[in-house]
Amino acid sequence: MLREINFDGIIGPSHNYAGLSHGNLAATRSAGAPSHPRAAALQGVAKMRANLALGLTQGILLPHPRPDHRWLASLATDLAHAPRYLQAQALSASAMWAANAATVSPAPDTGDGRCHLTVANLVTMPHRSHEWPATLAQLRLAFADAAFAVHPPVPAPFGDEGAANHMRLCPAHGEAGVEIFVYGVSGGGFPARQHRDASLAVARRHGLDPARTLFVEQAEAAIAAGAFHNDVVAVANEQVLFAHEQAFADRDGLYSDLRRLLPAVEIVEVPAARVGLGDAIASYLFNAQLVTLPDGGGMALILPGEARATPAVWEWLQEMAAGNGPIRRLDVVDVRESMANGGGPACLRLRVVADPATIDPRFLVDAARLDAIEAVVEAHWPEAIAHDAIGEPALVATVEAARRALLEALGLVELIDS
Ligand code: SUG
Repeated sequence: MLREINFDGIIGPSHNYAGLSHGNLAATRSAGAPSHPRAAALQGVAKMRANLALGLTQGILLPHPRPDHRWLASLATDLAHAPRYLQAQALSASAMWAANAATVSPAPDTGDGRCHLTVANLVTMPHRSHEWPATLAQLRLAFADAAFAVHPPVPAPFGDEGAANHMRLCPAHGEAGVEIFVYGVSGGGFPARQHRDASLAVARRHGLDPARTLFVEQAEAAIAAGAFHNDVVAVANEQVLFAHEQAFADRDGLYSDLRRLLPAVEIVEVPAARVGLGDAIASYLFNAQLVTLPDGGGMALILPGEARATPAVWEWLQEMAAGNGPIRRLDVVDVRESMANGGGPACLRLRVVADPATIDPRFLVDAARLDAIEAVVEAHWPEAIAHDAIGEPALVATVEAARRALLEALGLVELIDS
């Protein structure tokens, strides 16, 4: 039975605020602040517990080896000799944002009936450009079954940031859908991280039907306002598109294509007059997980606490949930350590539609496995990282030991070097 599974990136022990992502306003604002990796990872585990309580199937992706010694060696340096900015880039825990791990096309959409995953190259930001080898190793392990095809990244310079710039609309998860690839052309001074050619290459690789695949441009104004990924201004689930009025360069063209290809589509649009782009981006209203509850329970929106704390956003949400629309329930989670680096609830997860029986069970979690993860985090994750500690040998030793302890607890030591 095909169902949607959310794979959350476990927040790694080196989580810190180095201000590495130009165009990501929250991360830039947090630059230099002390981080709290233990609290961050516990917030992530609590979010997964809340998903389980809703009856959803939950998976995990693991922190990458940090610092990335192999990447530093490829730059002919090492941690002791690298300049500070390279140390920070090598130590970043950015793989936690699993929505950037890969683009996923579920089996009903693809030419060969397999679920295709293409690992994102993340070439725009140096600290993210070295994530893909470890992501590829994990996805090859988790999705080794013949039901899947796992592809390496598309080559540079065609920037690809994975599922964060990809949406799928369908009558139900297990039925054929319309896949929407959102690319950027210009970002008003900020980089457009998703290139159209990368999206086109992913769609070709996945064997998608061109008649049911859309390539749409992200609004320049949205990127310029801080929406460095489309999932900061839009999210889709089954037949519902939840988007800001100013998310897309050609909003009317997209909506009419969707109505033609999927007559049952329900577009829930937030007008700029009610919630401006600034509030939408600061609160991460759209970086919510929009999920279908089991047993006909309708859809729930899993929002960050910042959405409730932003009056214009919360008012609009409450009106929407009380109305007759498809989204019936609002759930709030606290992921503020990730939010301060520009990563909300939806950034932290990669969605895969598959039969759970075809997935390596070490990548799926229940309450007991979350208890085991929590125990390792409590015992090994640093409580705080001060900005000037990045690159210090004592911190590096703690971070490396912490990851090893987690891999041991989860039976995944084979990933230690990848
Ligand atoms: O790529 N932040 C990430 C946030 C990614 C959010 N993902 C989605 N929207 N799907 C980024 O900008 C900040 C790291 C630092 O500055 O230390 C960072 O990489």
